[in-house]
Amino acid sequence: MLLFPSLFLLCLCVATTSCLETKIYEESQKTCSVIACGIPVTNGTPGRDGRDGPKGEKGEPGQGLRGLQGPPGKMGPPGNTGSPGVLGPRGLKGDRGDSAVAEAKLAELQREIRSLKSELDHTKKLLTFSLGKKSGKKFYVTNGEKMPFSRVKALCAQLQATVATPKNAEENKAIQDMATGSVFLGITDEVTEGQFMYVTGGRLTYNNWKKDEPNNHGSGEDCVILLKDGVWNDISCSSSFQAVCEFPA
Ligand code: FUC
Ligand code: CA
Repeated sequence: MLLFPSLFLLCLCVATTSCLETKIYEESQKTCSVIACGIPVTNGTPGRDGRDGPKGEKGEPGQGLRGLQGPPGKMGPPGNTGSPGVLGPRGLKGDRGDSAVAEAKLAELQREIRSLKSELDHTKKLLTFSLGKKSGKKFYVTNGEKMPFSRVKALCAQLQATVATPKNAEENKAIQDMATGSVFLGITDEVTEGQFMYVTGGRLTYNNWKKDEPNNHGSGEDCVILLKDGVWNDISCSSSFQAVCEFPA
């Protein structure tokens, strides 16, 4: 021991210092240092928190007070219509009608109808006579106005008539005689280009085309006019020509 007095002194000094430090540390750790082979050792810092444990069991329901009742909800949709009610009681018998008054009214109406029929007959005779109507022949009417083909069709339909359509040379002449200029005929190839048809339906059974017509000139010509000299030319339906309507024979 005396051989190494300085080593002994060093050990003693280190041990004392270590004890001082240990004392301070003991305040928090409550452990004491260990001196092994004269070298002082202290505990390490605490480890990290462990992982979460398993979920606990569900707790008992709480003892809090129940809330107040809320306001009433919105009104629901209306229900289905119910079945009809039972028949009501039969009403009282009505007053006796005055059949004599009703019969007199009926007789008066019948007299008026007879009179109107006779007046209409007379008016028709005057009209057909003034239009030169011959029995068994169609007759034609015109207001002399020029208009596009669609308006001619509408005008004749209003009169419960059709657009003038000659089906033979005699009818062609009758229409020609009504004309002040060119007249639209009830014939078009609007459905199939080059295939002229009667607007009332069916293929042509008679024609009086001018030489080199129909020629579907320019941007297209689907309507037909009767020229002043009685021959036909295909022409644009939107051009305006005289309206002549036809009534059956
Ligand atoms: C001829 C006719 C046309 C048009 C034009 C001005 O070509 O075929 O339809 O009237 O003349
Ligand atoms: Ca033409």
